[in-house]
Amino acid sequence: MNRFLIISNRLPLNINIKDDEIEFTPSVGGLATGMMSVSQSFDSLWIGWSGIDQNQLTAKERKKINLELKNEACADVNLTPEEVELYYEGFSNKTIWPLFHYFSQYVEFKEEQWEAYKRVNQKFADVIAENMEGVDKIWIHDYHLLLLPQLIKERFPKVTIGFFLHIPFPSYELFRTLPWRKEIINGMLGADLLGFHTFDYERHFMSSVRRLLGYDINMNEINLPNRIVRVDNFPMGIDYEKFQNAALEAQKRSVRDKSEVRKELERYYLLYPDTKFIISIDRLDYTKGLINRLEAFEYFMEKYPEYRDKVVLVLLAVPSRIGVEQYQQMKSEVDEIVGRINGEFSSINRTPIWYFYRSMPFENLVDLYNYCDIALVTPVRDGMNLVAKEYIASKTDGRGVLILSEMAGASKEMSEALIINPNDIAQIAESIKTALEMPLDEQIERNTFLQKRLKRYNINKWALEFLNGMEKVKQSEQKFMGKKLTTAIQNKIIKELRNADSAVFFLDYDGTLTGFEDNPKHARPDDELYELLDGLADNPKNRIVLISGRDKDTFEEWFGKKPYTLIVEHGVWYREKGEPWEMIEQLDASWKDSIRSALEFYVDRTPGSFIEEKNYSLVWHYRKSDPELGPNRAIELKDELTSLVSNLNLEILEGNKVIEIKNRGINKGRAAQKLLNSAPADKIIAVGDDWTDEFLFAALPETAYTIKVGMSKTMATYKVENFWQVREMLKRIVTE
Ligand code: GDG
Repeated sequence: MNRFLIISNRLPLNINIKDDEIEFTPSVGGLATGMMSVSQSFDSLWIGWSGIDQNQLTAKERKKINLELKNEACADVNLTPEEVELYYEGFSNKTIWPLFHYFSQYVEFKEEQWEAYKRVNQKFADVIAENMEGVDKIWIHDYHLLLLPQLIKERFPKVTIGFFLHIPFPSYELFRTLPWRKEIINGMLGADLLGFHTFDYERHFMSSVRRLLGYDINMNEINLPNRIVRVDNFPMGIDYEKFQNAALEAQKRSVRDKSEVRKELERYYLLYPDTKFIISIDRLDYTKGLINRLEAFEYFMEKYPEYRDKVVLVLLAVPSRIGVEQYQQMKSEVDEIVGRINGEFSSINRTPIWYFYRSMPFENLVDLYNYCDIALVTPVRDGMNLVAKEYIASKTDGRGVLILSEMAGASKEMSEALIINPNDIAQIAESIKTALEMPLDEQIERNTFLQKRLKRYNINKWALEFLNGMEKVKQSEQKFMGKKLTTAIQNKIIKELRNADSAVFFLDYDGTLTGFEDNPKHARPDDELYELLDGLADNPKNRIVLISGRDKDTFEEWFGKKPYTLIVEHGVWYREKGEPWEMIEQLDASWKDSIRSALEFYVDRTPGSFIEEKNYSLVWHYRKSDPELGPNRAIELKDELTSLVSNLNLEILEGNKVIEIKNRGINKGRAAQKLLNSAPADKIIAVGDDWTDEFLFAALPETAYTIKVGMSKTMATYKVENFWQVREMLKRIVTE
């Protein structure tokens, strides 16, 4: 049976060694909590760092730990203290984490940390390689392992790789500041499926891919030279039932069995029944907006003195990344503000902030969620934020108000919450007041919607959708593999050609026989190509037809003296070897003036773009313009031209970074057909790369060998990855 691997920086459990006793506890954090339920439902192995350095253990301890890890379906990637410092605390948490959360003032660019990051990603790849037996899918998580997809793809090209980023992907303007931006993007593109929490993160990623690497993007697919990467958003859910049931259980417990936290909350309620509780739970992290939250609470207390003795903020800050300086600084800052507020607003019996700097067991967490009247979730940036979702899931009677930052991914799906801008202290304070005064009916109404959604799109659904996504990618890859022009098929073609009396080769030029240049004039044929085509033409049985969208003057210059048939401007002109050019059909070009002025307007507004003038068509090229502006202007231009072209009996052809306007009904297919009618051939081979070649593929008889260069959808029977492979094939035909 097929197994699948889950890979993340940390394993979902913590190991503590105290007085010779080894203790295993579940990890805290969104990823661990979420993926735990998933790993238990599949035959999987979880690979990650256990949190301790195995080199410091005795042989006995090592054995015990690894056995326990094995029982839990986990395998350890051992990290040395130096690696923890440079890769984990360093590059992961001092470069990627602040950069991706828009805290550019905290970002460090240190070569030493980057080197360690590369080394540790490689280390993960090595442990994965040891555990590949029976594995067909690998799901990699998060920002610590951005290089890993590529490392695995290179070693195991057949395995399907999914990658999910749990934090935001920043806008290109920020991402571009990273000295190793290309390496990071290429690392991620090793995956077959890339997942983000929201569409915005996906959009930012696509923009970086386009700008840094110039790959073509089709909706949510990136066309790499040899494969397609799918990108999608999968907003992560929670184990809804787990929270809901735990909350129901907690309410049913007898006084003796209740948690200390709950007892304390209830005791307080008996003493002061008019008290309202606000809950705040996060890892102590500068992205979570704790300072803003406290300042807003202080502002609220100042502005609304009538609430002073009636509200308690339960602040649970879970220690996190204590080795990183900013986290230590922030701890002191939080301590100070809490002290200030409590100092100012406490009375003899009442303290407005109950502050806990520690983690709590799950049951206590649920008690807090369930009991508190308001949840205050105000991150300044947050990939998703599961606390907001867990709070709503722990409500058993529909009471409770969620105040949620618009900067958290969760806000995209939780519009019934009170949505705030975390930098607007006054707005947060007003929301606290609104929440305190919100009628019960309204609370229930809002929470019913929220709960319904959370229940439906829960953690299992999230994981299944991602896994299905991986399965789909795999199927489409197999489809491609089915069409791949294998050596066996090439052998068959060569054999058939040998036995045939005549053969015709329809060969497109740009992208098929040669690569693209910013300026099309620079894409001249090289000596190797001439040699190859001459070699083909030397065989008297072969007829070489170069069939292109190029203008006739350029082809005349490049191939005028060659023994090939030339068809240019997508089938307007035709030239038999040694003969003058002829028009395949009589056409009119008087429309060009009116279209040219429309195109000139676009050239003015799109730096780097230009017009190419052919005899019977006009082409707007935007390969050299800004990679995002160009395609957007192309959409605008097509839109603008639509009504104009139908009146003039023209059509718009969209090629590779070009928009071409020409007379309707003229295409490569029609030209090829005419040629075949007057001179049929035993064997037909047609090769092309863009959709203008699809007319050619469609027009040829079924017995023809039609070959598409590239990965996108096609009518052709076979596919090759790039023009180098076309040349390889032609070389074999010539020599064999
Ligand atoms: C990252 C992204 C994204 C917290 N304190 C305790 C405790 N927790 C649990 C919560 C929750 C999890 O930790 C925190 O998850 P978040 O999503 O809020 O935040 P991050 O840890 O920053 O997670 C985030 C997430 O990944 C998932 O993709 O949502 O945006 O930053 O599950 O319940 N659990 C226990 N005791 C605690 O004291 N037991």
